[in-house]
Amino acid sequence: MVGTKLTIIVSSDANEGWAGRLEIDGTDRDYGAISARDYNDVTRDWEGSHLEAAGTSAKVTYDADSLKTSVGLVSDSTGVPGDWFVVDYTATNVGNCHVGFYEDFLRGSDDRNPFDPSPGPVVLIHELVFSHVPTRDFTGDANVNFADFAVLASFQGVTNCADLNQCEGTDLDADGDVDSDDMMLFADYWLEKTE
Ligand SMILES: [Ca+2]
Ligand SMILES: [Ca+2]
Ligand SMILES: [Ca+2]
Repeated sequence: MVGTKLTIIVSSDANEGWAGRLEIDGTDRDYGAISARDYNDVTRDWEGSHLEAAGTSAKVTYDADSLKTSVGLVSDSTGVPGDWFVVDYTATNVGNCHVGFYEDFLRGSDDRNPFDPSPGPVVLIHELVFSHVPTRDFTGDANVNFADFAVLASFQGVTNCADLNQCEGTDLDADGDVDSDDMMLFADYWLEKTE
């Protein structure tokens, strides 16, 4: 659902250094966004996005250019099996968003700078696909409840939503009216929370 925030956790069963990234390419960025936590501008590290198990020198970077948005993930040899990284995802628009999970094959160089990794083979390990439907949280308080139902009910039977700012989002199937079809689409997300 648009507005929903999810947490992506990268876990490992290895105890060794590793490098990879989560990435959203091209127009997929119109539908979803990834972000890292707690940037430290001294160490240039998103220190809230790597967990203890990733090792004492783990680093997380964030990079956005005209082609892609990526969160770089680097663990070190003091890492232990467990949850290594945490990355936030937000559904921003109706549609599909693919998030690629890549491994960077850059190991073997102990003086490698994790902030400026040399180009190397990058392998797509897994792809997450999120499908976003229109929000049912018409009041914008991150919960779908009676207050939202009241908004929907206030437009029930209206047939000119195109002239009324899409009936404040309650015309969920976007066919211009608010009727029992929209009610059913709403009910599917009853008591949903977006955070
Ligand atoms: Ca609400
Ligand atoms: Ca409708
Ligand atoms: Ca209808």
